[in-house]
Amino acid sequence: MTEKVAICLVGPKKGGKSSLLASLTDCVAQSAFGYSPRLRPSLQAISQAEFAAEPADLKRADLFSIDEGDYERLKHDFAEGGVATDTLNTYEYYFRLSVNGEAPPEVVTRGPWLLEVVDSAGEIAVPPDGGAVAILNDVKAKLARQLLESEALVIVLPLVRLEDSAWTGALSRLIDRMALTKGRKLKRVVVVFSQYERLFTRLGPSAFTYACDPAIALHVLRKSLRAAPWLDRLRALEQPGGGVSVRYTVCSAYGFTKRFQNPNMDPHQPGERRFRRAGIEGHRAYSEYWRPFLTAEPILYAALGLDSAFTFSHAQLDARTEEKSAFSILA
Ligand SMILES: Nc1nc2c(ncn2[C@@H]2O[C@H](COP(=O)(O)OP(=O)(O)OP(=O)(O)O)[C@@H](O)[C@H]2O)c(=O)[nH]1
Ligand SMILES: [Mg+2]
Repeated sequence: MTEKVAICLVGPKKGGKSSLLASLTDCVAQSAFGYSPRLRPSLQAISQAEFAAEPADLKRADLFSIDEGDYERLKHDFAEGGVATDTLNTYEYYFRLSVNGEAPPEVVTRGPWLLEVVDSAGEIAVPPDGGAVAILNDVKAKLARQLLESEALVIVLPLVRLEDSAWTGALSRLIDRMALTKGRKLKRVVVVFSQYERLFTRLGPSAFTYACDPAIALHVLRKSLRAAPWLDRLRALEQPGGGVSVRYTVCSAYGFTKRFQNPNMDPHQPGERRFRRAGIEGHRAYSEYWRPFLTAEPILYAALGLDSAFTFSHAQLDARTEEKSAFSILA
């Protein structure tokens, strides 16, 4: 049965929301994610009309005249300049998600899913503290409505020292408001740290090997979240009665291509090494992860509640494990 899921992307300005969205379908198509390659998800942009229509209303011809133009434009702008949008409004994008391979039974027996993903401007939901930017009241009201209607919230944060950030107060207030709102539909929250590839720029040819290790991502998340004052508020959302599951992950919309002056690798250039993630079998594992990197995770978790090797719960963040000596490189 077709299910509809509404997902809101929020986060500070220039956090990477629009870029994450722009690289999303490529990431899924290239299996550049931490799910098993056997999951075989597929994700296509669709028109709002198709999202709104019941399946029976869709004529066959509609399948060939899909107007997913807005999403194509977003992708194009991102590919051209590396910058997706810079706006003071919210934009809705629509997708059809299906899972074609091996997945837990509760996932495959449902679906396909029609997703509405709302891309908000950072100035609306998470403005810098003390920074007054004129946002029209009806834009604020629209986002408030969209937040209330959403099953999932994806909070996109740039991977920087959080205590220095001007928007932490605003983010705390947003989480508080979501927690207190009656009648909300919220079931899942994903916090994703963007621009992950920047951590690895000085690691030379090993960069990608480190980036592909989920234990490194977990370590980076633990370090980044240590100083986050809003973390306890997200934990509280997950308490019995809160009814929300929370995950943390990392991503890079740029991934590991030379094109954006990023670390050292483009598997399509002669002489470049190919990379693979240890423990993932099969030919599809080769050339994984080069561009973009893990931007599928937040949206697939938001839609399906399905964990990948790179989505981490509070319990995983809290578990004390032996930290490999390799981590000192990133300290
Ligand atoms: N290094 C790096 N930079 C990125 C990546 N993704 C986005 N950026 C840059 O980060 C900046 C912000 O990206 P956007 O996607 O526009 O951010 P946003 O959250 O949509 O911002 P607003 O719409 O203004 O709220 C842009 O200059 C991008 O080029 C990435 O994966 N790596
Ligand atoms: Mg944007």
